[in-house]
Amino acid sequence: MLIRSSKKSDVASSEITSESVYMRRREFIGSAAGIGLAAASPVMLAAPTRSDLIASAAKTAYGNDEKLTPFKSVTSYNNFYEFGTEKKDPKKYAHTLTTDPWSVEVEGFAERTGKLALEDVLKGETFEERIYRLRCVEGWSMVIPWVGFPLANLIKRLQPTSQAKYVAFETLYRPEEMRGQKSVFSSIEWPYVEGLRMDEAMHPLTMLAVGVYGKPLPNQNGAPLRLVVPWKYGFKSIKSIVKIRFTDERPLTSWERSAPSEYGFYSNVNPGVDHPRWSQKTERRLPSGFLSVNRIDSVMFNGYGEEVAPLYAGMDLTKNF
Ligand SMILES: Nc1nc2c(c(=O)[nH]1)N[C@H]1C(S)=C(S)[C@@H](COP(=O)(O)O)O[C@H]1N2
Ligand SMILES: [Mo]
Repeated sequence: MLIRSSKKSDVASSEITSESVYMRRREFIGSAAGIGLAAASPVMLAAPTRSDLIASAAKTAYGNDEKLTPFKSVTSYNNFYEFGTEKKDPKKYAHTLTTDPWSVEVEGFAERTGKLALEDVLKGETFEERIYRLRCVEGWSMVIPWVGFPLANLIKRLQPTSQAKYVAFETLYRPEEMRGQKSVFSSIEWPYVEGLRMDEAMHPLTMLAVGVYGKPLPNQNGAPLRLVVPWKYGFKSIKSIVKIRFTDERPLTSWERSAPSEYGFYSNVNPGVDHPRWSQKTERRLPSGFLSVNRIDSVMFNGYGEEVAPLYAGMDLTKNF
C-alpha cells in the first residue's frame, strides 16, 4: 500500500522523546521475530497479558513511511467531549474512567447478540500495528501508530443477517466518571453515537484499536476499545465503545443530530466540501506551533482514496457529506 509522506529521518530532535525508545523497540522486535528470540524470552512463558500482546503486535506496512506525531501530542491534544470540550481536558480528566471490567453489548440483526466481555470481543484476534492518519474536522491532523484488528473480523464472528445495512456504535454513559456528561453546556446528547454503512464497517482499513504506540490505549484516546476509520473525519472514530447495533436504518449520529447542516453521516475527508463555518482545504499537522504551523494540503479521503473511493462510486459527495 502506498501512502505519500515524508521520511522518518525528518523527525526533528526536539520530537525525539518517548517515540525514539519506541522506534528502537520496533526495530528490535522486527529483528528478534525473524530469529525466534521473542518466542524464547522468559516473559513469554507466562500467559501473555493484553499489554504484552499489544507490545508485540505485528508491524504492518500501513503508513510505515510516515513521520509519526509524537506520543505526547497524540495523548495530550484530544477530542473526547465526555471529559470536556477543551483539547487538554481528556488528558486531565479521563483518568477517572474505570475500564476494567468492560463489556460490549451486541444488538440488532445478527445471529450472535448479547453482552460480550471485552476478553471475548478480543478472543482469537491477532493484534497488528497500523500507522494511520487522523484528521479532525476542526483542521488538525496526526499520524498515529494504532494497535488493533480489523472490525470486519469481529463482525464476521457476530454473523449479521441480510437485514443489517448499518452498524451503530455507542460510547459508555457514566456521568459519575465522565464529567463532561454532567455539563449543562454540552452540545452532544449522551451517549455519543456513531455509525457506518455495512460495507464501510467491513472495509479492511476499518480498525478496532486497543493500543497506541505499543501500549494499551490511554483513557483519553478511548480505552479500552475504539474505532479508527482513517478516511473519515476524526469524530467517526468513536471511543470507549460499549454497544454495537446492527440496523436496517441509518443511525442518527451525535454530530449530525447536534448540527445536521455542519456534520453529515458520511463525513469523508473532502477538501472540496467546506464546513459551513471554515475551509477543509488544508490541515495543521501536529506538532505545530506559532513558529512552525506545519500547514499542509488536505487530501481526498485523507489519502486512502485508492482503497475506499469505490465505496462511493456514483454518489454525489457534496450532498452526501
Ligand atoms: N465518545 C467519543 N468519541 C470520540 C469523540 C468524543 O468526543 N467522544 N471525539 C471524536 C473526535 S472529534 C476526534 S477528532 C477523535 C480524536 O481522537 P484522539 O483523541 O485519539 O486523537 O475522537 C473522536 N471520538
Ligand atoms: Mo474531530
